[in-house]
Amino acid sequence: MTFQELEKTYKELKAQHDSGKLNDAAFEAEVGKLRMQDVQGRWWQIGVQSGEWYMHDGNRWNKTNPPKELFATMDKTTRQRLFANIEEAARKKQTHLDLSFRGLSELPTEIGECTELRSLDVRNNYLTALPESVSKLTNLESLGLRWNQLTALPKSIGDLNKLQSLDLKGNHIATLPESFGNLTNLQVLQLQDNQLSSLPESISKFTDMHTLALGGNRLTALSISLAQCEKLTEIDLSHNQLAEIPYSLARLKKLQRIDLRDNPLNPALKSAYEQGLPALRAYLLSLEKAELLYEAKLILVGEGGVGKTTLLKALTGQEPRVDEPTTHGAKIDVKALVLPHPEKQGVEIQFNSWDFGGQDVYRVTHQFFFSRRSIYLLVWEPRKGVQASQVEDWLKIIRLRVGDDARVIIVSTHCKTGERIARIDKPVLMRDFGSMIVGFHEVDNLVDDPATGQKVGIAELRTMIADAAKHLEQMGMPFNRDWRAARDELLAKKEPCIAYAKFADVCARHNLDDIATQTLATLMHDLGYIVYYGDDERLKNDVVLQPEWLTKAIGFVLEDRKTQEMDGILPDDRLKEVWWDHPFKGEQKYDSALYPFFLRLMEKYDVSYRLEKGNASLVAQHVSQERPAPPWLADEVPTRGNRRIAMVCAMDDAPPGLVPWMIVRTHDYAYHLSGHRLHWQKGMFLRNTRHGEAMLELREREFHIYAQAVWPEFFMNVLRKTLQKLITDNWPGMEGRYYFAVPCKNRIDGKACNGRFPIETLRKFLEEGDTTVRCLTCGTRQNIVELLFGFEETGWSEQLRGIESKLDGLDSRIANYVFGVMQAIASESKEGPRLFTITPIDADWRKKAFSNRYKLQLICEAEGCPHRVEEKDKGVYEFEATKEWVTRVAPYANFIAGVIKTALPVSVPALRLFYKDNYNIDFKDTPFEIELNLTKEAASKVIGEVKTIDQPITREGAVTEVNRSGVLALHALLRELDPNHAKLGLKRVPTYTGDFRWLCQKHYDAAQPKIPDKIV
Ligand SMILES: Nc1nc2c(ncn2[C@@H]2O[C@H](COP(=O)(O)OP(=O)(O)OP(=O)(O)O)[C@@H](O)[C@H]2O)c(=O)[nH]1
Ligand SMILES: [Mg+2]
Ligand SMILES: [Zn+2]
Ligand SMILES: [Zn+2]
Repeated sequence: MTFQELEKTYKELKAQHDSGKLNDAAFEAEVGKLRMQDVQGRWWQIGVQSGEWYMHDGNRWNKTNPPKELFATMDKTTRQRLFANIEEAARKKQTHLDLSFRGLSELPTEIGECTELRSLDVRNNYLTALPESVSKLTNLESLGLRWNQLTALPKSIGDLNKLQSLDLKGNHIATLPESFGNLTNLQVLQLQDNQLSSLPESISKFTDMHTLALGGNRLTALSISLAQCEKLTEIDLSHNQLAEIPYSLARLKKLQRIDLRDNPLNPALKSAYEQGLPALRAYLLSLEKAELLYEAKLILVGEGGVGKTTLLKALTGQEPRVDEPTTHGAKIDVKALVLPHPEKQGVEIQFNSWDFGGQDVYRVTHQFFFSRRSIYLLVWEPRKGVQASQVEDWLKIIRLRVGDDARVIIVSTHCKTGERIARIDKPVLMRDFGSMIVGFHEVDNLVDDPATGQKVGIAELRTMIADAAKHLEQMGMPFNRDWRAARDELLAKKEPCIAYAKFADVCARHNLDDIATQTLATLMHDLGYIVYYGDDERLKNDVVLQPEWLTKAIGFVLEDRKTQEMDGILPDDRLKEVWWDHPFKGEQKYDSALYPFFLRLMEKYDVSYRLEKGNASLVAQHVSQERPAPPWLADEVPTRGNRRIAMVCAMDDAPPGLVPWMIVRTHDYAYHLSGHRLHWQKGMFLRNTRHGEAMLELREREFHIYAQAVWPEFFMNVLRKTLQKLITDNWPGMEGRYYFAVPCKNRIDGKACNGRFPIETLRKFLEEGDTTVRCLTCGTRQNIVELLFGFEETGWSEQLRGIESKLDGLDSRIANYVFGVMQAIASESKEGPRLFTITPIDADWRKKAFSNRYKLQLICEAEGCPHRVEEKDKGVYEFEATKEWVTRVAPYANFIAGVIKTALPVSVPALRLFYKDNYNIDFKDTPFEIELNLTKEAASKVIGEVKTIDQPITREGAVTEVNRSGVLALHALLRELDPNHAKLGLKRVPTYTGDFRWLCQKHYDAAQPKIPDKIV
């Protein structure tokens, strides 16, 4: 088969499918066969819904066009048909011409004769150039050139000045001609996945443009004049090289969405962007009055007693003391050190120092204050002998947390006073951590150096620090002067913690409005100056101005003996002992009014969680060393009717705190057995009501997960996503240093074989046609499909089939399906809810093509039981909709109404259980079900009317543009109807699997930890 033949077959199948001759399943199955290997042995496959080509790069399928040379040049029939089509179009004065998916490698000059054309579709061909004659198609309004091989556009493109829509996605265009600026009627311009490094200035003349898509290019800067395109509602700038965007974009009043993902944004911009559009706007506006900021963190780490605190004193010119007390928690100093910029005259770099206590107990919590924007001083002391390996441990921790581009200076103390016993193996450290290590240096913090007037080695160290800092990503980022002044005033305050209202007062005095204040607070949190959780109802009224005041408090809990003896249980009535009557002389005492706040913050940091009973919290770092008697063992045969699947996360290094963190994040599933919670230092047992049980255990550098249930795939899926999120949240440096594997199923002498099969590798082998694989450890041959069973991401329709045919473990299958759908639209969940019904309310809507009055009903996203918002006057909106809006929303509305309906058999009993007797809900033929049916009916009608062909979810598992656009339209409407979300009746809650859930008041309250407002 050739590429052309496969594409032709696809088109035929698609036509049959569209006309209803082929059902979804058969279509998917047939297209699945359209796969081929090219001369280089690479596999190619046509996407079921998209009709676009995917190539397997050895790991996964990527959307790519087959290069032209792999495509035979147009064969004779293709050519003849093409000419015939063009000739006919010219003769009949056609206004539309579809030449997509035709295997065309060129477009003949004759195309210029079709002068009446209003739309021309040449998508998915192999064009490398356009003929000059396209300039004659002056009536063109829409030109589709997506997925071709164009490297440039002819100058004459500028003559097509009636063009409203131009789609050039997926070509190889590096520059646009100046004449491009003549296309002043453009409304939609799509240039994703090209090689543009800049845009012509003239693009600012496109004053009708509402959609500009530039994702996947090489843009390093944008012109401030882009803001002249006042009608822009959507800008896609994802996957580019942007560190900044022009502040003028804040003036685009109609903007609904700007996508800046995967750009090397400066940290302040990144924080503002992640907070959402209003914050981004406030931040950009503030930049009109900006100055450049030169600041960095200086972080001192190393074992206890090696001289960190003393070194910092020497560096900052304070007199060191011989009997420096040990540091509890951390000591943070905002303007500890100011050094001249090594290259910029008159510029100074300001360092905030973070001096961490070196004791073991802190290792888990302190790593979370390590950030990329820092210089690390890793301190060690040669006299102590065994330090060399600990230097390596610290380097590992820094790398796990920050990644290979951390900047570390390795400093040894006592160079004059101590005899040198230990040496450090520099070549080995350089081999393993070379990219992170800035240099090695020796100092003596207690001995004066007459030549410099400082302590020995300190002057050079200061130079090294400044030199390393000049490369940090945030150096020289623009920042508003008033914002900075407000920040500095706040940081200089004596109080460690103030009410948000007071924080806002200071900001108001520096001319910041509400939204700017909010943005600044979150930004200061993100940059590590303060602790503030603005989107947490129970925390948002307080701001911790001195993080060390808080870290110290958490430190006291971690150092508390009794909590350790109690296996981590910390009852409220012991809190006074920990925070007031503590044994640390000369240290801070914390008033009991703060305790509820502290307990909540400790949950935020995953240090502890609230126990259901007994007015106590559980500090996960102190759970028992001993494994409790388990209800079952991984090696045993599972009980009847259950299956067990196993998965291993294999890591280069297990990060400190992995198990306690996982205990906190899975505490909703905590397993109780005769009054005991089944967790220990290395693992935990879990139970997920109807979806089975699991055992998780860290064995050296492998994290094992066993799940057992009638259908264990769902629980395994949730646990895997939770683990993955835990890792990506906390240890970005782990990327590429761990993988998920299936353990070998063979047993040797009654024990499981240690062989591991990486899941990705198995998938690849399977794609390439292998059916079995040999274990490298025991040598037995294993069936790949069987190994992968439970880990393959099955397609949506296959999952649905399993549900419709009521296969075993139905509950879990449905839950898994809904979970998958919600994950697929996860990235939109931040801005607003994802579930709703929408029903027409004019009496005779069935007789018309489009209704214009609708009722929007929002739905609570509670896990396992989505339901209408029941609170009075909340979650319901009546409104008039434009035809355009309805068409945009219909496919998505239809899709999710279907998903919710599918889940009804499971969600109804769950809801009854949740609401108990206080609430009278009967679901069969109730308003909810009727609404779902009406939504589907109305949406299908609209879809039929406009003939939308795209399916809601691609086979590849992502939501299609149609769907995303539906969610966006919903959010835009909500912003309009209810700008402050006052009538929403839903609250946003982050999940441990990576998205947000919008919950009704009742579910929201139930999800909150039961921490009292007052503890005495
Ligand atoms: N002679 C000499 N003594 C030093 C040097 N650096 C630190 N010391 C002494 O070593 C002891 C411990 O130093 P600290 O600075 O408290 O050590 P630390 O790393 O901050 O310890 P923790 O806070 O417990 O992690 C103090 O008594 C210092 O005076 C040095 O370079 N030479
Ligand atoms: Mg210290
Ligand atoms: Zn084996
Ligand atoms: Zn609810």
